[in-house]
Amino acid sequence: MRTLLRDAAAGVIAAGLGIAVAELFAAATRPDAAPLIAVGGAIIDATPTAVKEFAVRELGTHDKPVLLASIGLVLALFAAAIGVLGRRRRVLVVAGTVVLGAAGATAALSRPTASAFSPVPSLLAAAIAGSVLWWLLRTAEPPRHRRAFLRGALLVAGAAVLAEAGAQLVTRTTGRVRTDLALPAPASPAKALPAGTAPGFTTASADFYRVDTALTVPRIDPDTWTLRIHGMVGTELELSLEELLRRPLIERDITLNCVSNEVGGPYIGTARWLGVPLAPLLTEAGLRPEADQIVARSVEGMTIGTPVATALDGRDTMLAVAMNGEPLRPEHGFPVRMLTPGLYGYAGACKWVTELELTTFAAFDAYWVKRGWARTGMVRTASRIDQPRPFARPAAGPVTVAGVAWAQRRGITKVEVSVDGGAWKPAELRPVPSIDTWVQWRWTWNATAGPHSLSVRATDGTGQAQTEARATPFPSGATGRHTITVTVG
Ligand SMILES: Nc1nc2c(c(=O)[nH]1)N[C@H]1C(S)=C(S)[C@@H](COP(=O)(O)O)O[C@H]1N2
Ligand SMILES: [Mo]
Repeated sequence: MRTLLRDAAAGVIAAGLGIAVAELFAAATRPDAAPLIAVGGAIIDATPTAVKEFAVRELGTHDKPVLLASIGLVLALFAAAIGVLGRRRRVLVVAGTVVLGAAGATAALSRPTASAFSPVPSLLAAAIAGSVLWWLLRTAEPPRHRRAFLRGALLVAGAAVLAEAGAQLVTRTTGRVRTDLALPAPASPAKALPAGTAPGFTTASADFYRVDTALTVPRIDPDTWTLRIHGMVGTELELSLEELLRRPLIERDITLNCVSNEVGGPYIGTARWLGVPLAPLLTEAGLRPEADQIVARSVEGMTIGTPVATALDGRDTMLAVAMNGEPLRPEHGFPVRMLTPGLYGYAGACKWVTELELTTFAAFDAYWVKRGWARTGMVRTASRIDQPRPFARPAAGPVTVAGVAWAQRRGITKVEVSVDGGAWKPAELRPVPSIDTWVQWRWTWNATAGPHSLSVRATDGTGQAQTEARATPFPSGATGRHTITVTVG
């Protein structure tokens, strides 16, 4: 039993050193080539939509740490097994580390932005782990003393901790990029929010939901960033950030939401965005009439397909550079992201964008479309009750029922509340800056003692009421009414 544990520990410690050194090496060169990150990225891309949905729903923004921890755990189990089996048959140390190294290298090479360098950290990790394990197992053999093994194991573990600390340090120092851009004043500023909007209309950037597949937030140097507009155009354009920012900027309040949001869910927010309108850039590039899709590509290889029509029909489709008065935060797309009012994020809001390719929907399926999501991604009319909270216990008498409703590009004309499935009562709508934002609504309920259900429904600017039919987020956005239960007492 003792030797079993010892051999397992030797495997885990050796793997730990290999991974830590690889992380240090990757941090200094290409962070996305670190073995666990590469494997995690490959898993995310290969994960069936249903599982992704589950992870986003159940884990929210913890989905990434949970994934990395799970990969770490599986790796530790493998490493322990290699330690145990490898002591008897040393060839298994070689075979095991070759398999793990190859898995990491293959994952790294499968990433959309892979280069010939990508497999190097994984191969390095395997070489270090294999030779260190070999050495540790030798120190455990007679005639050597148990002490020799302990000393060796401590040495390796110490080196692993040091390498990992180094990796963290390098990530924090070289990984930081200048995000304190000087932002030009907008040629077309946003109007002040209309009197009567309640607190919470604008979502603070720190509270804005985050949904993406990036295990490491891309750190982009604004001085070397460029945007290439190419494909079905007359003249290809390539712009630096400085050149982009020389164009007239617009500033708008726009609500962005995720297609993965469940009825009543949190993946929606409203911010004041500053950006360069896309339409003039497309005209300048000499967009060809056959092009019906803009494929936005990000530095880490995401592709998001947006209908050309949504850039040319007069809405405020933009290349955004700022959110709520400050440059985009790295996790929200610094330095530049797309933003298309009226489309879910997966269809119009590519973060860390570096390329716009004009093409057709017939010729190319973007990342989410390949995985079965709807091509056009127009947001569905929806509404949410934020107050009272589900299962709250308000006192009998007047109770404020309040929330938000949204149908970007169509606007909201009516919100109604029903208690216990009874008659629909119109809620009061607070003023909005445009049809591209959510609407805050409130209704005063004369609550009577006992358990009650509260439902909400919205009607959009086309006169269409929100459907009662339940639909899952996949493939084109959740539908159904948000209903909560409270106990008045
Ligand atoms: N590069 C990149 N851009 C992306 C994504 C992504 O995974 N990678 N996810 C999209 C999705 S699904 C949504 S809902 C929005 C979310 O933007 P936010 O994280 O700034 O709220 O970004 C979009 N842009
Ligand atoms: Mo999304």
